[in-house]
Order: sequence, then C-alpha cells, then structure tokens
Amino acid sequence: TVNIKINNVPYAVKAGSTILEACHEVGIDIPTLCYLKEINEIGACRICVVEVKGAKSLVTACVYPVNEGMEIFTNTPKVFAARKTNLELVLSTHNKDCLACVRNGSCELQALCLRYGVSNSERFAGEMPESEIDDMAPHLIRDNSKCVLCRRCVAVCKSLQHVGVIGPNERGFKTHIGSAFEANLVQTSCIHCGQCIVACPTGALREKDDTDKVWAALADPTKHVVVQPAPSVRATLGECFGDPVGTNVQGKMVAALRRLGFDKVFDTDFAADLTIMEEAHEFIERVQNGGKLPLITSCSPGWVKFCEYYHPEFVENLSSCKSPQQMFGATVKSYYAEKAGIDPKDIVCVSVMPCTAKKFEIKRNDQDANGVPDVDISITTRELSRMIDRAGIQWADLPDEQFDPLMGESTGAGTIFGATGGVMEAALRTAVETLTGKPLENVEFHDVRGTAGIKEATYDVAGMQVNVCVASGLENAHQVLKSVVSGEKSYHFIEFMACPGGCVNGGGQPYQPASVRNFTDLKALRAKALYSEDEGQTYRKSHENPEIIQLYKEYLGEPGSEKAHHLLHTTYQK
Ligand code: HC1
Ligand code: SF4
Repeated sequence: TVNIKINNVPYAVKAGSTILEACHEVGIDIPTLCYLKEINEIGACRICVVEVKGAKSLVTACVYPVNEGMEIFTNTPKVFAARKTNLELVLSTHNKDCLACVRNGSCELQALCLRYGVSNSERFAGEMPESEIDDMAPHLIRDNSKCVLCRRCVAVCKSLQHVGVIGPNERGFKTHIGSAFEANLVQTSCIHCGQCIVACPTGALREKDDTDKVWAALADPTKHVVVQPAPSVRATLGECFGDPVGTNVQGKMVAALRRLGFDKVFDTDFAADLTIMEEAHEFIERVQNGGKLPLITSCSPGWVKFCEYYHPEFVENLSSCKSPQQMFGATVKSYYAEKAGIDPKDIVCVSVMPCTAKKFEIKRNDQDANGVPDVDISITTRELSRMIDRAGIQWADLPDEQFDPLMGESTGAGTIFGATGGVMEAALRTAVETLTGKPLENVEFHDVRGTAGIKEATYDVAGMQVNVCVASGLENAHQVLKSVVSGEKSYHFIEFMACPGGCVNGGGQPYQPASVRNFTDLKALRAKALYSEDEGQTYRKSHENPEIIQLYKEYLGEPGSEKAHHLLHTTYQK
C-alpha cells in the first residue's frame, strides 16, 4: 500500500492504483465520461480532474497513479468549475433534444450535468458540426449529433471484438465517429453484437426499436402472438426497474408478458434444451463417423457472422443447429400450430433477447422452415422494459407466474445457456450420458464456468479424451482459432459467444453506467442468477425435459431425424 491523503483524510491504498481507483476504494466517486476500465483509458474528456498538491495543473484521475505522500483534493471550487466547464464544452456541439431520447434517465452526460449544476447548456453555443443519422443496419442506429467523442464504442469494437469497423473520421471540429470512407455500418463487416451500444454513455448509439411492430401485432385480432424470452433475460430485466444486478425475475417477467397481451408465454429455455438434443447428437455423430472437428457452437449470431466474415475456414466446423431462438420459432409454427389448429401464417413469434444480433439472425437465409419466418420480431431486454413501462405495469407489484405448457418447460441445462460455458456444460451433460450409457454422477462441469475469456478442459468420456474450449468476446475467439490453425491446440468441441461473458452481458442488456461497469463484474453477478436457478431445478439435463421428450415422441422422432433436420438445422455462407 501507499499512504496518501484525500481531502485531508489519511488513507492507505493499494500501490499502483490510479487516483480514480484509490478514491473508489475509500468510497469517493470521481465522475468519468470517456473512461472504461481496461478498454478505453485515454484520459481525454477531463471530467475526472482533481487537484494534486504540488501539481501545476489539474490532473486526470483515471490515468494518474497515486504515490507515497500524495495529497489529493476532489471537491474544491476549482475542481467543480473545471468539470462544469468541460461539460459545457461537450454540450456546445451536442443535440440536446432530450425529452424522448431513449437514454433520458440513463444518459451519463445528463447525470453529470445535473450533478455539476450545468444550468446554462448554451454557454458555449455556436456552430454545430453536421451529422447524419445512420439507420441502415438491422440492429442499430447511430446519431452522431448525440456523440461526445469518448471513443468507448471504438475501443470496444476493436479490442474486445476484434472487429474494428468504427473509428474517428476527419479531424478537429469535424471529427466524428463512423466507418472507413464514410460507409454506412451495414456496408462494413460489423457483426451486429451491439457491444458498442452498451458502451455508449449517451443516445448516440441505440438498438433499432421494434416495439411498435409488437404493439401492432398484439392489437391485431387476426394474429396469435407468442413470446419467448431468452435464458439470460430473466437474470437482467429487473435491473431496468431498480432491482440489484443478479436478481432472477423469471416469475415477474412471465406475469408482465402475459399482461402485455401475448397469447402464449413460452420460453426460449425450452428450445435451448432442444438445441442440446440436436447438438449433442451432432457432436457424437461427428466423433463416431469422422466428421469435421472441432464442432463449434452456432447459437450466438454475432459469433456466426464473425466466423463467416473473419474465419471462413471454420464455417464447416459450425454446428448445423439453428440457435434456440430459431428452433423455437420453427417448432412453434409447426408442432404448436398443428396442435392448436392455427395456420402458421397467423402466428406472430416474438423473441425477447439480450442481443441485437438476433434482429439480424431472424432475417438470415434458411431460417423459415415453414415457409414463413421462424421468428417475426426480435426485441431486446431494454425494449421489453420500455413496453412494460409504457403499458403502465407496476413492476414491484407483479406476482410470480409460470410459463404456458407445451413449450414452456425447461431444465437447468437450458437455463445456463445464458452464461459463457453454459452451452458447453449443457451439451456435456447430455453427450456424456449418451456416450457412457450411465447416469452422470455430477452434472456440474466447473472447469467451463466462470468469467475468464478463454477456458479449456479435458474430460474422459467413455474412454475417449475429449478436449473442450470455451471463449467469449470475439478477440478471445480469434486467439483460440489462431492457436487451432497453428496446431498449438487441438479441440473436439468449442463454444464461442460473441459477447464477453456470454448473453448475460449481451448488447441488448440493460444499460449500466461506467461508474458501475468499471467497478462491478456484471457478467459474474448476472451469471450467478442462472447457475443458482439451475441448481434448484428438478431436471438439469436437457434430455430429461418432459416436454422435449413429448416433442420427439409425438412429432420429431429422434434427434437428427429428417424432420428435425428440416426444422431445426441451417446452413452458412462462406
Ligand atoms: Fe442467448 Fe441462446 S443463450 S444465444 O446466448 O443459445 O441472445 O440468453 O437466447 O438463441 O437459449 C442470446 C441468451 C439466447 C439463443 C438460447
Ligand atoms: Fe462493432 Fe459490434 Fe458495434 Fe458492430 S455492433 S460496430 S461489431 S461493436
């Protein structure tokens, strides 16, 4: 430790900390705007300035290290005035049309202006840079009139996702974030992950809002509207209503969906179990018949697009299984449609996903097994929270309710899909039991759990050494693939998720400001909610799900059957 003073109070803080970290350690929040820990540490916005005794000018707390004997002042009139002026300068080029901005209430710039008493937002009013709204992509909208040039999106896209399709264009007053040659995002190799959106402190980046389409379907008496929320949505939706991070709100979520007017409230977790049936079967078949290995999971559409764009040499390794979202849609419009006696054309299938890439996935080729799209509308966790809010549904008062039967039952294996390593663990529970023919003694595969970016393990399965790898965040996926190409590593089965930590940390998940993101491991807390749910479930292996057993018995036959292939499998592009 080092001994320092903050606002005249002595503290011993961790050596090597920045002033920002040291202050956080002792319970003082220093405001930031551009800083994202380990992702964007550029000290550019100067909102975090503090006074240091002996320093000639104010220093930026986010990058300035503490040292022995340092005396720091965080609350002087000089500090407050500098922060306020810096905010006023940001506002001089900012579109302040806040009333119905999607970030009103969660905007980090707005919160800082309130905190530092920026009452005259026009103090440095002058010429505004020109900007255009880019709304051509299927998943997001960029409105640079609300951009503060913090570069958080740029850093995330490049360093976490190994994509790097956005960056600063031009210089000085004309600087703006965009793609090379001013291309629209849709013309680039963006993989639709939405990580840039959750990194954005303002309303400059937002998902394409599809809630009007859902309201229209719900109001149409000729439509039968079914909804499927993804595994991870129950672990995060509560955050939009003030619940602590990591609260499982499954029961309230079901009640809210029912009150919004959906005709059936089913569960993507059911389809996650279905995916495991098909994918475990595919894995065993590839192992036994000399098929292409490693088998790589295909449920994360951001990862699939990344594979197609950046590593086409691995397209044949992708599992032919559709994602649970799509398997659900294909099954609801065949099996359920027949049972309920409804024409698939009259069914509107809505998914609630933690993901913006799912908006792209529903429009991919070969995702329309019944001659109609498997899934019609995909909204994010955030969009669902806005629907609940608009409907006036009082979250705190909601009872806990249950999913509808037929496609609403799931096992713990389906639940854990929402966290990195969950798909692998779920697949292993079924594959190992199938291969050994014996009930698993311990269903938990701890080596593939946790928030590490890359995890590996070797399991002895019926006498065969099976090497598995799990990675999340596409930079990590890229590193794993490089080591496979070079021959340094050899795996039989790999799980990749585009978003760091998996779906719990998806690009469609609730906003959390940098002040929280920098000091809380959101992905770990949210994942914990799913693993505890799994622990308490009656069935923890996909093949034990009674509704899945019924589906195969009455409709699909066996995993990998012709009918299953037609409905539940897909193809990719190179
Ligand atoms: Fe996911 Fe999936 S787990 S991809 O991570 O396989 O989005 O939650 O719905 O489809 O089930 C996301 C989450 C989700 C699919 C499942
Ligand atoms: Fe980059 Fe993902 Fe944003 Fe596309 S959606 S620009 S890939 S961070």
